[in-house]
Amino acid sequence: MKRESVKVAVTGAAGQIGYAILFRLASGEIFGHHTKISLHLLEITPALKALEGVVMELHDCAFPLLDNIIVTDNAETAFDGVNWALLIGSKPRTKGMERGELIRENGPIFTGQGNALNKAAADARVLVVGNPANTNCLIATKNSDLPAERFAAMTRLDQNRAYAQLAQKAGVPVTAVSNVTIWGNHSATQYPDAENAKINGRPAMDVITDHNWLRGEFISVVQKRGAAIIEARGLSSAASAASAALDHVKSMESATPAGHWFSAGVLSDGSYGVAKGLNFSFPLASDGQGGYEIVQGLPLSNFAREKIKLTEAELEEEKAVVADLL
Ligand code: NAX
Repeated sequence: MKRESVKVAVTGAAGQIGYAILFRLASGEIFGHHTKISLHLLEITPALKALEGVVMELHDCAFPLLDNIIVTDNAETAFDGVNWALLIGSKPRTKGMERGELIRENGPIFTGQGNALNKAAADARVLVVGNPANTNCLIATKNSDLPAERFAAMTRLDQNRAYAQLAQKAGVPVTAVSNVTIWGNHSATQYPDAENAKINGRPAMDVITDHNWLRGEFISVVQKRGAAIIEARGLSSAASAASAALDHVKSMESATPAGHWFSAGVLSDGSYGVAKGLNFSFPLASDGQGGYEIVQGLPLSNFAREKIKLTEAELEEEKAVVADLL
């Protein structure tokens, strides 16, 4: 989609991912080198001072396309007239916190932001990054009158991780890999699907003959990659998460070539037998005009179906925890 100007809201803009995403957005890399960009930055009040520092740095880059920057702790102000809302801000999981507790902590953020989007951003496309991303996205979707198709939860980082693992194993550049799907939840139950993946246009299962690796280590490395990064870096993935969010935006802004797809968590319509009404990561094809379709007809083995059932069950549990917010 070609635009003269674009307004992008980023929540949690003073956080790690915020710091990695804002400069790339402002550079013109995502929406094109002829599209002016306004950044609408939302933070909680105590983080506004830190955000001012980030804004100083944005100014200091003298980006030719950076038109305007709004800094606010008010969601409606942040979302006013935006084309994209990247919902990154949320509370991190603290030591010893159960997943259910995190869901209860962060859920209310997304009721408020869903409502605010409703009032302020009739044309917005929304990507939820803040964890637990699928269930937060479901909450935002259900608390907004915007069409449900406008909302997606980010599983693109998982997809990119899967691409990288397959490329390394096959000894090919990452550009040789295609058609990987992330099914389900952005969590350790997700199912990265190599059975439908291709390498240089051939089935990945023909190119990588170590099927034990494809059905074992490959899946668990992708599922646990976030934890491995925290273990190594002492902080969660940030630059790669920002990069994946931008990949998602780019995928939505252009039509997906026939026979290809990308993954994101969207409201299930019952495709592939997944319960309707869950936010579930599926293979998607974008029309480049802000709409998408769930790609149909991918063959699923019994192994794949079992994995999909597991991640579906986890999403059902998460949904039950926030039933009162939906
Ligand atoms: P940080 O803790 O560095 O930053 C989060 C920022 O959000 C903070 O500046 C905080 O003040 C702000 N915030 C909190 N509540 C807010 C609210 N109600 N409105 C606006 N801002 C608010 O975390 P960061 O590393 O940037 O990660 C952000 C989120 O992304 C976390 O929930 C994280 O778990 C999630 N991630 C999701 C990924 C995905 O693939 N879906 C991968 C990366 C990342 O782990």
